[in-house]
Amino acid sequence: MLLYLPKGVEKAPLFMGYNFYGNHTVVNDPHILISEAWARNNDSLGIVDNHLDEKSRGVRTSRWAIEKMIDAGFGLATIYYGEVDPDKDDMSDGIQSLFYTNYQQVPADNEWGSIAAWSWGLSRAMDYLEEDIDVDASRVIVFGHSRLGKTSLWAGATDQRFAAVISNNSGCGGAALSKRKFGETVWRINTAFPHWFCNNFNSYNNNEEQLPVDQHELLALIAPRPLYVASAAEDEWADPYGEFLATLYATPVYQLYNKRGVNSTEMPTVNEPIQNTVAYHIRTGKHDVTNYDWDQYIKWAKEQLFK
Ligand code: GTR
Repeated sequence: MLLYLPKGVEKAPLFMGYNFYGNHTVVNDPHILISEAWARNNDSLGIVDNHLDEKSRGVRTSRWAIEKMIDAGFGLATIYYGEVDPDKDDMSDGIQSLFYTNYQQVPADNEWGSIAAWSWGLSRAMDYLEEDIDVDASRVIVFGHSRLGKTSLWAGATDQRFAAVISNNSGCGGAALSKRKFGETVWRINTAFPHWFCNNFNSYNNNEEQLPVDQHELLALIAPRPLYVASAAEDEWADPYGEFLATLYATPVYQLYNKRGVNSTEMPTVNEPIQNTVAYHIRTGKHDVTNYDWDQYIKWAKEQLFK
């Protein structure tokens, strides 16, 4: 885990989320260790070769507005997701294998895939943060982009210690409604990424009508804690309208707690966020995490967690 804390804040609230390419890619800081897991998953030789690996230092800084977080009094905790489970269709090299019983070699059909494994890892990170006296563990906002946004939603639903949840462009299996079958479908995601969900999810390939739940119910499980869902206008694959509708349909559950959700039935205009306990925005641009996204998340997190 890489942890940045703001100076002069006794116990810092935090954004916490996984990164795709290694801790050393999120900030251009020569002190960040290049992890062995990163080398194993990204280099053919699987050994840390400082000369080669130095080239990737700082290559993802555009996705992590750390200066903005620090200026706003927030810290950042981030972990390379491959530390917990490499993102491959292989159930022997991730955390799952340590839980197998008897001669088990793969998870049972109703047991966890990679997304649930990554979420589990976030909860273990939270176990640590609760022990860190420099951190305000009651104000940890779990964040994730794309497959890691699916992961942050599941972490938020399964672990109430996360004070707030952010899904950035999470799409199918994240914030987007599966039954709309728009952009990435259940069949498509289960075929391209067979290791992400439990095997039972395959029963709904080209059979979304039979799903007993849809993703707005996942969002509702996070209530009454603050939830932010964000889409991008050029990210049709993630179905922005389906992501918006899920926040709308999760809203009645927030209302049971007297919390404000998304109050308009119409898709908001681009770059005009709705920020209540449930927040939503669609920004211009493509599938990514931008400074615009972080400006919104920071403003909203301050309002929600410090009002
Ligand atoms: C895509 C996948 C999406 C999303 C994305 C990502 O290939 O179809 O569901 O998860 O990857 O995580 O970058």
